[in-house]
Amino acid sequence: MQRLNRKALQQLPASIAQPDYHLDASAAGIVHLGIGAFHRAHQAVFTDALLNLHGGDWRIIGVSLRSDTVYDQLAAQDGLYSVLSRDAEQQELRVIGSVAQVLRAHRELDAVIDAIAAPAIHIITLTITEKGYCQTDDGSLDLANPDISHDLANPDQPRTAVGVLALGLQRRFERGGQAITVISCDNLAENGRVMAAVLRDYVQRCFPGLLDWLAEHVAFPCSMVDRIVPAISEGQRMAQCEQLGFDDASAIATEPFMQWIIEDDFHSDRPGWEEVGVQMVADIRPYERMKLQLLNASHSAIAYLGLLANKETVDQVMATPWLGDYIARLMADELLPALQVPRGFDVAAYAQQLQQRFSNPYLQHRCAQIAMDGSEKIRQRWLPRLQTAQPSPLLVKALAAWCAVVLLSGHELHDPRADELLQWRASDAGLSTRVQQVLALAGINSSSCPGISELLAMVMDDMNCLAAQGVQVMLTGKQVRQ
Ligand code: CS2
Repeated sequence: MQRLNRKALQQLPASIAQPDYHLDASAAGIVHLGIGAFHRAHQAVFTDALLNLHGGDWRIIGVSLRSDTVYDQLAAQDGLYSVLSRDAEQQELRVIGSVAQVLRAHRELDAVIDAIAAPAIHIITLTITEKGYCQTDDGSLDLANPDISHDLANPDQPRTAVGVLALGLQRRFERGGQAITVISCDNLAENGRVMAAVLRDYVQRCFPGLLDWLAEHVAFPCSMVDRIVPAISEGQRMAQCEQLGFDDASAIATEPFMQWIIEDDFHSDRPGWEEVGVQMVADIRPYERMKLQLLNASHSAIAYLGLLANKETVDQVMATPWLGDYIARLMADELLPALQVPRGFDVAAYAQQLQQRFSNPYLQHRCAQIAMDGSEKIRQRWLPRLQTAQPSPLLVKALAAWCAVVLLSGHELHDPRADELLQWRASDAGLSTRVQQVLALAGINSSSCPGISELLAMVMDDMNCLAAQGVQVMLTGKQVRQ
């Protein structure tokens, strides 16, 4: 099968949408750090839709910070890739043309720094995952992080997104200092403010002469992003290539739903993304909390309980009545009542829609993928609810499931704190001590959680039940007939 590329566009079946703009006529105006599948299915798709409307110099220079994969996939395809969005009601396959180029920071750092400094670039977007922000529990730069220590010692050869961004902005300042906007697109509360704070800490140490310019000329709006974009399986990819008639190494399979809400705080020109459905709001916090503490909170619960129940994917969890019921109750009884929702927002309908999205059988979203980086995700998703005065017996069961996956199972752990978590898995200290240590790695401790002793006791009860009688009894309280 021939590779998808510019030449292939002329031969695509008419049913497959493709860029309606001249790829060469639209220059790049955005640099994106962390070009994974999520970016390609979300911000790049919104921007592609805008270019389809009326062109404009808003194509994207995508940057990988460590890996060659996306470069290898897209360089051979002139930056083109296909996105299949599908659920029970609809499906659409389209080829996206908004990514102009991919650069690899670990190989061509100077080109990345030049791109950030270029006056034609007005926007930097980020999908660097929670751990990419390198913050401590109090939101300052984590000086104990080995990659941050590396970058602080070698600010001209940075490895982290924070270090790359700082070096790029320093060069931009030296080259005239045109204002720019950095938009965070990761699942953490007040993501823009977190980035602004860690970057300021970093710059203070490496480029103190940049501080005033940074404060005045660089905006860091927060944004809430939503689209479920699982890692594609080889089987799904092959089926998508068949439909396309070309080999797409960078194929993406996702859902029709997509949402992007950005805090309206720009210091630079920007694309008119509102024309393609992006919302600009004055206060992002209610949207952000709703997304993190409802969608992502239940997603993580699904992941750990699903792993323990031997369910491969999210839709399998949702289709298992005792698990699906638990998720519905978790949302309705504990997560929803704790939320302050955006005014006029029908949150019950949102929760209903979430359950449908999770049940989408075409996504094949693996529990193991969502289970990654628990120590970072749990503090964003579950901790706020655990900090309220209300007890959270259902959410505690999910917490017990995470502790069980970490301490009592043989599951592989992908987590920035994996070394410490595995050390506690192997330790012969008492279970309660180990649970306490594991919770602390997710930011759950006596200073963040006033009710920590009761919480710990509840987690222990659930874990004991789980170990003795299994996950179904732990969740439902009912004996299971074999
Ligand atoms: C998921 C998210 O992997 C995960 O942790 O919860 O990536 C989720 O699919 C997106 O935030 C949906 O917008």
